[in-house]
Amino acid sequence: MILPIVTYPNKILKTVSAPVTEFDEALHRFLDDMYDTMMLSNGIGLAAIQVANPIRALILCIPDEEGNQSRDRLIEIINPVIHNPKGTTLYQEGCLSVPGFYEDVERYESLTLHYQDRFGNPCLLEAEELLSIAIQHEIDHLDGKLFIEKLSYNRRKKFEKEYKRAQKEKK
Ligand code: QAP
Ligand code: CO
Repeated sequence: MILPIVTYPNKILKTVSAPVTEFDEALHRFLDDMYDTMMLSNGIGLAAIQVANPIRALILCIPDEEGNQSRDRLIEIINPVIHNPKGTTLYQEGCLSVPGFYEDVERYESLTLHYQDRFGNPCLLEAEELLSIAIQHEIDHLDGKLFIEKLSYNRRKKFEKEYKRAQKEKK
């Protein structure tokens, strides 16, 4: 099932999501729906709150060198915690909840992620490059934060102006 994606400035995106406690069939169906929704929208990452479900769940599907995004590249991440963040890196980020806008954001270069899979099994992941950046972007969603909140005052002003104009043109 394809779920509607919540877009900025909807206040739902400010929700701090709650930990997942039940790793049941309903969660599995929801994660499958998140995957279908993300792939249809040409995304590489999606947090549950972006489809209006305030739980600490996110999915990532980082393309390989040829741009392939096959299902076996899918990572489902529940109740994540970042450990040992190292270094900083700049990347031009976008977001399915902020369509059509991309801007450079600073993130940690590498990190270790502690999380659970869809069955509640504890997992560990060493992440760097795009995977590390995507993890940080999606965990920010679980805490009610968007990448545009990390922009400087002037870039944020430029964003608000451009985004409002684009919204008007859509209507
Ligand atoms: C988050 O973002 C991310 O504006 C995932 O028109 C971003 O999948 C992780 C998208 C950057 C790491 C680096 C955005 C699709 C997809 C748009 C996305 C759009 C269509 C964004
Ligand atoms: Co996003």
